[in-house]
Amino acid sequence: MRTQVGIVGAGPPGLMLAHLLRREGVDAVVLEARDRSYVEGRIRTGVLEQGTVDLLKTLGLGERMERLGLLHHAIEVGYEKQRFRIDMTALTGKSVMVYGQHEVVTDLIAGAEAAGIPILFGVEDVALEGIAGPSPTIRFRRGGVGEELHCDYIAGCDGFHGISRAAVPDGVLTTYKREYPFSWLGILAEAAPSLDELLYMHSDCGFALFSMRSPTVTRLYLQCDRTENLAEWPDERVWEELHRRFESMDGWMPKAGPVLQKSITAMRSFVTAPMQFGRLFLAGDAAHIVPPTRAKGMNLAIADVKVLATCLSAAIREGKASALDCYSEVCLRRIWSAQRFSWWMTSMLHNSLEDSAFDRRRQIAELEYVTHSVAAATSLAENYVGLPIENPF
Ligand code: RFL
Ligand code: PHB
Repeated sequence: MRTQVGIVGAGPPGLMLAHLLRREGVDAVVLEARDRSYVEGRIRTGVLEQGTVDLLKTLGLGERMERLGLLHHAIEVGYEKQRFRIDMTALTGKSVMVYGQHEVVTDLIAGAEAAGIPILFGVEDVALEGIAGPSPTIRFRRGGVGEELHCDYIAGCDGFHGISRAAVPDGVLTTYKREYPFSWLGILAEAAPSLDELLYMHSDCGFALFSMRSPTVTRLYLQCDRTENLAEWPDERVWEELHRRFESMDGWMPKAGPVLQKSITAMRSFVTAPMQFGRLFLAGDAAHIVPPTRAKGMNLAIADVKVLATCLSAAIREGKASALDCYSEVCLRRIWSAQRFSWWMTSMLHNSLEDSAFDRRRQIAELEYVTHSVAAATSLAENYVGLPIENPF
């Protein structure tokens, strides 16, 4: 088999890249290790920045999102049993859309099917060869049979644990990382959201986040210890802890309901640089991870491939191979900006055993500042809604 761009991974960036390339007249084939129903059912993040929303609409893939997504103009930030509203639209003119990542993936797959973009699900033993040279190849097995995909370029969109980053020879990439001593336990509950906006709550017992997926489904997270596992968190303990952390002077509480899904996600910051080796380009979680405190992971991944599609198209259609040289640099500027913001939100809102009484007072002072100063709230809001995606040329 032959294609111009071989894409490893059918997550949001892999699928979006295939669509963007198709629009430019460039052929791509997407290889995915899991089956379609698994990928479409994988529950993760749910906040889309305006740049991501606009891109989906431009590609003609925004119909379901516009119908089912929930447009949010503000968030709430809480501490010491009080909640404060930060009106992002008043401060920045922009908004965000609450729409599950798995819904985005479902829409991208349906769109690919309609457009005839090939996605091969359930491939095994994927390996990259010849990435330093002019004709890289992806080897894989499908239905037990070995196959080869010959490409001009390869996009590694296979997440943090994928094979693409590992295919780069030792010593080429520099990695920057920070592990946090806590994780997030997330639940989906069958309960009508009892607040119109997302609430980021600091409390002495740890951070909690109130979010939603639809008029009947609430999404909730709570900070737990990095060493804890799901067996230690029966539903009753989750609700008890959520109610403790969200306790507010006005008596507000998230409405409880049957737990539909429960998972734990480790919190880490991770960047690899450069995001390129030879004809292999890394995008999304394969190249960087942000802690979920400001749901930036998927948006950053989409921003990467918007830049990559422009660069690949210039290289393939106009013969300007040098167009690809700026990919890494352009993306890393945005990634570091998002890393700074996600780290800042994380350290303002979470408790750590290493924190002293001084750290706690500093956190409260920071929370007072962002909820009472227009300048500080504007800085939070402009980062929250997402900075513009840079045009590489
Ligand atoms: P993904 O979504 O992990 O997709 C990678 C895809 O590649 C496939 N794959 C392979 N395919 C072929 N061959 C191989 N050898 C392959 N190895 C892997 C995988 O099956 C998968 O389909 O990464 P991608 O595409 O870069 O997308 C980025 C976003 O998914 C990611 O940034 C966010 O979902 C991160 N994230 C969260 N971000 C938030 O902002 N808020 C959250 O609440 C949040 N929750 C999460 C998350 C990531 C999680 N992971 C990766 C463990 C919860 C989880 C569980
Ligand atoms: C979510 O709804 O999954 C979500 C919302 C906001 C975040 C992280 C996750 O900061």
